[in-house]
Amino acid sequence: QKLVERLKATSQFYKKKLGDKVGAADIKSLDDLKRLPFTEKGDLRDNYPFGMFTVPLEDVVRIHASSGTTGKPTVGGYTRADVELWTEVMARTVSSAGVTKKDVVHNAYGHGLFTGGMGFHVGADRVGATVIPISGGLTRRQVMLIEDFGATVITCTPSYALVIAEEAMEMGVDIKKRWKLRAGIFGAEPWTEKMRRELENKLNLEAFDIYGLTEVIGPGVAVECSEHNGMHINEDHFLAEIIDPDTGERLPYGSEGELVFTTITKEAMPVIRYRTRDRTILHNEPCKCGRTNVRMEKIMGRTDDMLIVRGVNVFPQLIEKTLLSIEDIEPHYQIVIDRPKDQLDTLEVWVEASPKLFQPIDTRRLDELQKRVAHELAQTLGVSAEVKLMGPKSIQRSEGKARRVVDKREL
Ligand code: DLL
Repeated sequence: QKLVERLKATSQFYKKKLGDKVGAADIKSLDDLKRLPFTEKGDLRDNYPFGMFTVPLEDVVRIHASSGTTGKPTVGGYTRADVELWTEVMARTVSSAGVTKKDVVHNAYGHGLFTGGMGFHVGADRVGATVIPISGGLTRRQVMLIEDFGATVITCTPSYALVIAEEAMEMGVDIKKRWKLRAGIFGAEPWTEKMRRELENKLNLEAFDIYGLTEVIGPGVAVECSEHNGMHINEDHFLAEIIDPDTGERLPYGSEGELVFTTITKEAMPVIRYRTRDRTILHNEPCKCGRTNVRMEKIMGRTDDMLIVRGVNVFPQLIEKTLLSIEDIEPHYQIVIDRPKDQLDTLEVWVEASPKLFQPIDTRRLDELQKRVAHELAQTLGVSAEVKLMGPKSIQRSEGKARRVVDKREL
C-alpha cells in the first residue's frame, strides 16, 4: 500500500502506469498484487538513464549497471537507505553460507558498475569478515593470494571458480593440502548440480548458489542455505511471483514460469511486478534450516534470448545492431559460444564481409575490418569476442527462423 501511494506521488512513470485504475486502498492482501501492472526491461530502457528514479539525484549515493538490450546499460540507483538495505541482505547472504568475522573472503566478482563485487564487499564487511577485494582476472595472482592470505571463502561466478581451480592445478598447487577454502558463493550465471559437484570436488568446499539482478538490488535477492534445496528469497524486501510468460497469469507455487519481483522497501528505484525473464519454480513448504521465506529453484533458463557469457549479460540483438552499423559488413552472421573444459566461455562472431573485399581478395582491408568489428563489439558488449570474417554465402542461409546463436556449453 505504501509503495503504491509513494509511487503515485513521486514517479511520473508509475503515475501514468497505475493511472486511476488501482490505488493503495485496492491492495488488501498479497493476492491483490495481481491487480498491479507489470514493469518490463523496455520500461527501464525507455526511461534511461534516471527516469525510473523516484528521488532527486542528490539523494542517490550510488549507481550500478548491467548490460542492456541495445547498448545502453540497465541502470540501478541507490539512496543511503538502499545501500543499507543491500548491505543487510548481503550480510544475510554470506551468513547463510556460514561466513563470520573469523573468515577471510576472497571476493573475485568484478568490482565496478557490475553489482557483484561491491555487493559481496559490503555484506562480508558487515559480518566483520576480512575481505579481499581482488575482483576478476590475473588468475595466477588469485591462486597465489588464496593460499598466502589463507582465504576460507571464495565468491565469484561458477565458471571463473573452475578457471581458478584449473590454473592452480596447472601450477602444481595441492589444493586439498594447501588451501583453506570451506565455502564458495557462486552466481550471476546459470549453473547445474553437475557443476556444483565439480566445484566442490576441485576446490574442496561447499558451494552455495546466489541469485540477484541489478533492477531489483544486485546480488542478495536470494541465496541457498546449507540444505541446498533452493534459494531463500528475502521476502521482507522483495515479493516474488511466478507467472505464465505468455499470458501474464499468476501461477501457483510449484509451477514453472517467469519470476516477477516487487520491491516493497527500496527508495531510489522501486519496481512493481518487474518481469525478470528468468524461469524457475517457487516453493513455500517449510525448510529444515528454519527459515520461513519462499525458496526459488535454480534458474532453468530465460524467456528471452539473453545469453550470459563470462558472467556478462549479452543480447544477440545488440551484436546484430553493432555489426550492421559497420560498413562492408553483411547481415549474415552467427554467434558461437562454447566452454572448453575448465576454461572461461568463448564467444565467437562469424560474419560475412562485403563480396567486394573478396574480388580480388583484399587481405589488408579484411584485416583492418576484422580488428574494427572486434573493437566495436568489445566496446558495446563489455566482453570480448573473437571475430571471424567470412566470404560471401559462407554462413548458412535459413528458410525459416535463422539460427543466429549456437550455444555449445553444457549448462
Ligand atoms: O548478475 C547480480 C549478481 C551478482 C548475482 C553476483 C549473483 C552474484 P545482473 O548483471 O543484472 O546482476 O544480471 C542478472 O543474471 O536476471 C539472471 O538471468 C542471471 N543470474 C544472476 N544470478 C544467477 C544465478 C547480477 N544464481 C541476471 N543463476 C539475472 C542463474 C543468474 N542466473
